[in-house]
Formats: sequence, C-alpha cells, structure tokens
Amino acid sequence: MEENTFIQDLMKPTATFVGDKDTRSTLAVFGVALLLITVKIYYSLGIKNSELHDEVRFLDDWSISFEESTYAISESVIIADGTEEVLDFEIDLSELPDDFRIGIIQVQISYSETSQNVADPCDSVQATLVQTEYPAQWLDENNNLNGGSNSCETINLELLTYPGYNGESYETEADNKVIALDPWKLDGYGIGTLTLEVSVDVQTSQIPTQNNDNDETIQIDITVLGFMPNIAMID
Ligand SMILES: [Ca+2]
Ligand SMILES: [Ca+2]
Repeated sequence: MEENTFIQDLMKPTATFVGDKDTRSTLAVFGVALLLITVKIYYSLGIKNSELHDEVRFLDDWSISFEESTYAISESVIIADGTEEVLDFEIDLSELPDDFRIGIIQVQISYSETSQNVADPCDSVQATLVQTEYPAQWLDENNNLNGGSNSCETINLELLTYPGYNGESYETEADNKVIALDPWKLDGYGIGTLTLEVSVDVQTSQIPTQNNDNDETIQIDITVLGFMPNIAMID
C-alpha cells in the first residue's frame, strides 16, 4: 500500500504534464513531425539503395574481339616519265562475308626496273592516297597517306576507314550486349571511290650506248580489311 502511494506520487507530475491540453497538442504536433521526418529519411535511403542496386545488377563486363576477312584489288599501270596517274578504285562490301564492315585500307605500290638496259637504276616513284569524299578517318594519326621510293622498295600506305578500329580485343562495361556492340554498328565507312595518285620520275642508265629509260610498270595491290565483332560476357 505504501509502495502504491509512492508510485502514484512519483507519476503525479507526469500525469499532470500529459493531462494538460496544450501540452497534448504540442506533443501531437511533434509526434506527427517526427513521423514525417522518419518516413522521409526511410524513403530517401530506400530509393538511393535501389539506384545503387540497379547499377550493380545491370552493368556487366563484356569481352569484344574481332574476326577479320580481306579481299584484294590489283592493278598494273605503266606510267610515263614525269607524269602522274590518278587511279580510282571502287570499294564495297560485296567481297566480304555478311555483317562485316570495312576497317582499314592497305595499299602496296611495288615496282622494279623493267627497261632491261644495262645498269639502269631504279626509278623514283611517289604515291599518295588523296583525301576525297571517300568515307574514312582521314585525320587519324596512324594513317600513312604518302610514300615514295627511288630504290625499288615497296611503298606501303594505310588509311583507317572505321572510327577507332585497330583489330585489338578489349573489355567494356555495358547494360547489355546490344549496347556493348554499339561502336561497331555504323554503316557506310570505307564504301566508295578511293583515289590514288602515283607519279614516276625515271633514273636512266649512265652508259651512253643504252636506250633512255622513259617509263615504269607500277603494281598496285589494295587490301580491303573487313571485320565483324564477337562478344562474350565475362563472368
Ligand atoms: Ca630507271
Ligand atoms: Ca624504268
């Protein structure tokens, strides 16, 4: 009995405090505010977590490699001393397997001294891939658009047609396979008229009894390098 009285005495100020009408209203407002803040924090954390979760769930690692196929165009031309020939070559996809695109054009210009004169030195040959409307990466730093020789060495020219193509495998992150292959789905590059200029300046035998050298036969071999990407998911 004494204990009960003691507890009642102890609770009296609290009961009086909570029993007051203004205090109840104030407590109710604080309670609602606290509830709203709690809900807001809960939802903010929830949405943030789900965004992080989505990134982790959807970005996969992919390995991309390239299958290559080539075809060649060859032409032999006799070019007179002191002249320049402008040669056009039609490049298209018809000689490549389905779904291949053109990545790189390689051009070899080769020759020897064909005059059969004694001690006739090699002629001087210059070759240039001329920048035209032909759709290619004309400004790529790895291009080799000009070359020359005066010693019968083969001249090698190269032009990147497809943006960023170098044939090397790489890994990438993407939501799915289609997005990972996006860089390799552009059409039109490398298809059109490729223009090559070749000029000859002869060097003639110094032996007086020999005929003058006045031209050279130039062999042009163009390799059209096509590619198709292969993709595999990395576990
Ligand atoms: Ca010569
Ligand atoms: Ca010659």
